[in-house]
Amino acid sequence: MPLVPSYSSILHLDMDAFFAAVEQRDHPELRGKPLLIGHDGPRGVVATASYEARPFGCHSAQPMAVARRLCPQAIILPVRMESYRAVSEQMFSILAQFSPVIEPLSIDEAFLDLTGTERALGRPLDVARKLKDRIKSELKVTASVGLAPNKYLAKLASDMQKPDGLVFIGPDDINRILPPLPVTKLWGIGKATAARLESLGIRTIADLLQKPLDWMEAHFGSDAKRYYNLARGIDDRPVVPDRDAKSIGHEQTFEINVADADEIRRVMLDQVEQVAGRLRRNHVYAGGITVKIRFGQFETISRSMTLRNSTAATNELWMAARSLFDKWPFQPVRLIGVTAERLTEGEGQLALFTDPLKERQKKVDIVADQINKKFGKRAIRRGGVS
Ligand code: TTP
Ligand code: MG
Repeated sequence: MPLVPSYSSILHLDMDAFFAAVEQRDHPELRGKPLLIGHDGPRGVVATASYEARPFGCHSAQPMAVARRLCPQAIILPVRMESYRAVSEQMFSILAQFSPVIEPLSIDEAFLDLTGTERALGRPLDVARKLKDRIKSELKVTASVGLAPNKYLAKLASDMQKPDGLVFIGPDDINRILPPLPVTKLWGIGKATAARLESLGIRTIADLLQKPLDWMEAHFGSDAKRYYNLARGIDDRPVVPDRDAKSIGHEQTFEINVADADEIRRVMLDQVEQVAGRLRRNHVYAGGITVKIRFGQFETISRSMTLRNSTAATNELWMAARSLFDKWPFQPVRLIGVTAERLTEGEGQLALFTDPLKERQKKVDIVADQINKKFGKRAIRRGGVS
């Protein structure tokens, strides 16, 4: 028997209309109705739209005013982040029972490496079904799952039959599924690159498959080989669990420039809470932090800070992230992200004396994590952003 399986089995899971689904679960009168989650004001942005609102053209990151116009009958609800985070924690606890190799991507999304788990857990397709069933029966919301030989194809697969989908892409399916897709389905190709390709007469992956590697190199430089491979269904990125990660970060892009600095700070605080939670869950500490930002259409820039002592404390990471953010004179923001870096397994300080304030903050974090885990509800909410 070969020591290494002939091909990998990667699972990608993404919850369906996540924030809206939790609201519909908790408020049965909202089920079956078009729902928009987000701040209902002139500067508000849609966090997500329920599947009932999507045929009207409503979607994430859209200005709320636009979504309202498209679907005037939609019910609009504010974001209840604590509830969604609690469901997310429960989702990750279920995932952990299916594979030790889990790479979280966002609040509602993760990769699982199922390679080599067949003898212990059964066929990957059966595992995927079981996983979906557990989420549905225990959390009362649905997830879509993709199963494939690599990350790129698994993520593509999970998106193919949303909501409540389960799609397997095997090596024999690649030549049928990929060519008709638009080039924007290649990981890393955004609207700007797609427009450039369109001007060269390239719209689909099939169009790109006609081009040799040196043509790709002339047009994409160092990204050429990646796109060349992805177009052929080749992707050798490993699933990296948080405990092995070099950095842990969250970022968000908005469809419009967000002109309210406090709104951006709120998003950042939330990102810091999620990043810090992931550090603590994995018993790792950050030696540095980076804040990434895009003002309007300008290119993305970032600022980093070395932390005096490595930490996994939400409060310390938040203070550092906020001070980095506040160094920029504020302009409307298109993208914001926070990344914890230089991760180590121990705290960086050999302290002779413990700092009582620090010890107290640590206890707050421990209690918050425990409450979250036990009751699936965040009873301790941190103070404001200012
Ligand atoms: P997504 O998984 O991108 O979207 P979704 O779960 O709502 O819908 P889908 O069925 O297509 O997966 O994002 C997960 C949650 O993250 C989403 O419910 C709300 C939040 N979110 C934002 O707040 N802003 C954003 O711009 C995006 C994309 C998501
Ligand atoms: Mg989702």
